[in-house]
Amino acid sequence: MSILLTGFEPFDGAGVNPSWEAVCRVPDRIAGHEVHRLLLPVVYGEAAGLLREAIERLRPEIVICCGVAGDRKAVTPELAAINYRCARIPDNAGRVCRGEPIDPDGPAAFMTRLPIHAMIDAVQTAEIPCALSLSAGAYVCNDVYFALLSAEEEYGHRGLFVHVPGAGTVSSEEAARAIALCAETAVNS
Ligand code: PCA
Repeated sequence: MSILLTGFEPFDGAGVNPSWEAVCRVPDRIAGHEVHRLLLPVVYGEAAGLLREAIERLRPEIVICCGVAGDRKAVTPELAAINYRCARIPDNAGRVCRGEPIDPDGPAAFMTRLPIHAMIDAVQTAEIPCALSLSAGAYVCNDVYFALLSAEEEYGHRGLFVHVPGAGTVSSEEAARAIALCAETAVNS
């Protein structure tokens, strides 16, 4: 079994993205399974395309995509991805989306098939702040999550999106540990 973890490049003028910092600190093997890493651009469509390419090439069983949600105080595994793009800020290619579907022919939303509550329990047991989030928003993280879950039928992986808090709330070591615990719970499920 292999695991693919993704993080994002910086956006909105920031110098780093804590999601990639955390993904880089996850061990190379989790519960004996190889970990692959992929850095994604904060660009609508392009990030989703690169993720699909990596899934096709690596055929991982578990994929956990990570991004930062600077206003949150806990690691937040995301229940659902919605078929919608809408954000105040442009993506890193300068594109602003103010309410449009990702896929006009797609369903309204997808939900993760991974045991999200068991994952949250595992992270909380490690005393890392962690809480369920019902929606990954409507910016590029949601775009990637929608692509990740919509590709499950074709490639057979199970996926999850995890938002990590902005710097200062949870250290990158704790965020990495939370991601590793989510992955470990996933491979054991
Ligand atoms: N967070 C943004 C996009 C990239 C990232 O790390 C989001 O929540 O959509």
